Amino acid sequence: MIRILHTSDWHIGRRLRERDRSWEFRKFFSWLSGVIREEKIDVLLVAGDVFDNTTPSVPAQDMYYSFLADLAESSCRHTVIISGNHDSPAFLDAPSNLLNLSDIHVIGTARDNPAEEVITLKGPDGRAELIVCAVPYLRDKDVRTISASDNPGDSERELLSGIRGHYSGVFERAREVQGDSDVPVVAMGHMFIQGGRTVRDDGVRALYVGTALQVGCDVFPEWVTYTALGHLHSPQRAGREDVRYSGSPVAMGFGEAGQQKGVYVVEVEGRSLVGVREVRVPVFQRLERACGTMQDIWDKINALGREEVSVWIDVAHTGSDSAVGLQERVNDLVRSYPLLEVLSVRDESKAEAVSKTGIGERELGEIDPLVIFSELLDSRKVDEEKRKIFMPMYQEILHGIEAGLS
Ligand SMILES: [Mn+2]
Repeated sequence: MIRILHTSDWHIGRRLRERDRSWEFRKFFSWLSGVIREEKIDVLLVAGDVFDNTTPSVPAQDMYYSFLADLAESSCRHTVIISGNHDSPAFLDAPSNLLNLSDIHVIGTARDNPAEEVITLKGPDGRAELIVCAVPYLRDKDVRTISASDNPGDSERELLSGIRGHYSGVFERAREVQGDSDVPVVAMGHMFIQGGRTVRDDGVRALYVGTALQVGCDVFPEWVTYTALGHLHSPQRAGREDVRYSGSPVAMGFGEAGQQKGVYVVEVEGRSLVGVREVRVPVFQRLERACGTMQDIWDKINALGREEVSVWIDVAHTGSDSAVGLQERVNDLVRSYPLLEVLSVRDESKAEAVSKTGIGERELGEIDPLVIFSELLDSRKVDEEKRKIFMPMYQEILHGIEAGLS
């Protein structure tokens, strides 16, 4: 029996409304180390978005390497890490030769030859015990050759078939390695699988959301014992029991306030999946929203204050009542509750131009360009036919910008 721990989307270094959250990340890693020991985990899989950005700060890197060093003294014999869309593939790859010495395998950059993304992990007796298809987040340039076509639909299709082609190359190799043996194959990926669930303000960059740029879960063959995915921040099955997103361990934004976070413990025996269990991550910093009329906001803040626990609050006035002096009045109220901290206050009932999407006065980094673009099309009354042309074109541009940035 092999015990695998599946986690993803750590986003180390993530800030919330410019607030430092390293304390939460440190708590998470010490909790995770405990779980790895208690559950006697053999293999740790990290399915991308290790860091929140491509140039992690020194404290963020420190946390990452300290955690990996800590693993060396645990039951965990192997670790496999892939890059996500937030990571710099080259940054993750840089220490990989050194990390390999401690049985930590990193695939940051997609390999030209997909077979090189197949990693065979060996047990204490030197025999293969697990085959891991470690496919990082696939960027345009990784899977697609420059197309002469001007039709945006064509380029989407090419990207999709490029992703499928890459995966099938990986699985072909894994099948070869497995041969007639009983050694299980598990897969990893960082992508949006058709039908996946997201919530607004959960920190998932929605480049692929709502378009054909979602891969069907049939990209993972039935003979693969388990697939550990990253990218979506809510823990969920991706169409099948054995294909899952572990979600982010820490709530990324107020949209996830109160949402339960977890990691999966996956038990595998030979080629079969024995079971998958979710282990819930404690909430280290509670997030809450206070919205509605002035009265609703008051009641909520008072109720939270009486609980006498530390809460970060996002205040949004959405009522039709007057919100005169909102900021000052909220500040005055919160002063009597030292454990409450208000991270932002805004009057959404006034911000008519953007209120429909609830964008309000949010930070630039939290605003989804696709939502803004779709708003623009709404305001220009662009019909459905034209939207079908404009949306993919706009996404193509966004995707190009993102590829260029990372
Ligand atoms: Mn992510």
